[in-house]
Amino acid sequence: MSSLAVDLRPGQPAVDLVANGKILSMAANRLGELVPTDPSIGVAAIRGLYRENGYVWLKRFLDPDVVNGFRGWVFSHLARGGLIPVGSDPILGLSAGTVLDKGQVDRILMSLVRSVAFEGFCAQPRLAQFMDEFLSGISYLHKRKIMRFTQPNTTTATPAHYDLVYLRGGTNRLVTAWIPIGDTSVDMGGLVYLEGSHAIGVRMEEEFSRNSLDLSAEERISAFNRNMTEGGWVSKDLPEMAERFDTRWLIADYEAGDVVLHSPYMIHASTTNQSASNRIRLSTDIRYQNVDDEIDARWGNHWSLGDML
Ligand SMILES: O=C(O)CCC(=O)C(=O)O
Repeated sequence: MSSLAVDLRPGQPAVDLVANGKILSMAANRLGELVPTDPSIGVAAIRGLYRENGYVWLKRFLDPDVVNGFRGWVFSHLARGGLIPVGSDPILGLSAGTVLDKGQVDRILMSLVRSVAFEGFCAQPRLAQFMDEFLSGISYLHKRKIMRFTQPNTTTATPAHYDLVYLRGGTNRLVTAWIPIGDTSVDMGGLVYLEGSHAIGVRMEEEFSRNSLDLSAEERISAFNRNMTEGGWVSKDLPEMAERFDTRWLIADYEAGDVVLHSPYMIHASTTNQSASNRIRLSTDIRYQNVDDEIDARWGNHWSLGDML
């Protein structure tokens, strides 16, 4: 019996996952489950899994109460933009389902990613100490830290991509931490990973480099140069990608406290939020590296909407 809200047994789907208008069919054998890791196995074993699989899903790595408390804090601020129903508990992060004052919500989001509270959330001692160990030195957290919310019943979905495309101006020894801020069942559209794609990402990047030899240094590192698709994505068609690379999308029911680390070459995406309980998906994605490796200076500022990175 699958532990997921989406039952992977053919013919018995609880919900079809959708991204960019395409259905990720349960029946096509192109879906699998992300494999969880108990953080207590130790950093060397975690590093080994990360190298082998391109990701490691650390279960309950952070204190769930801290994560849920932060969820409540974020939504208590976004409430001013009409995101959650008046009088509802911000920790639930229910969707008001009304038309948002987008300008106001965007302004609040930009304040939140500049807040001391968010800095503190990302610099929790457990995470900071672990990243030092994981990166075998002093870890550096890129200042450009992204926080995303996705309302149910919208078509918002992150197209398939790998992160190095956006961070080519420094080392490739980067590690992304994707942190669900609150329980994120699979129907809420958390991250999905293309199994084994860290090897595919390496090949794609080599090809992009070869094709970019005649570009200026600035253009070469741009995610939006002439060799890239619009937005730097690999594709918006997730089912086609699984077919093309003869692999599967790995999906998961994430819980508050989980942290997923992924390689800068690992292809990932998200599906749309179809939460039956009307919950907003909230997450952050932040990037670490060893401070002694070359740092992409373009990421040295806070995230701004439309900063073209
Ligand atoms: O949360 C998302 O939808 C995208 C996150 C992402 O692309 C990342 O963690 O690198």
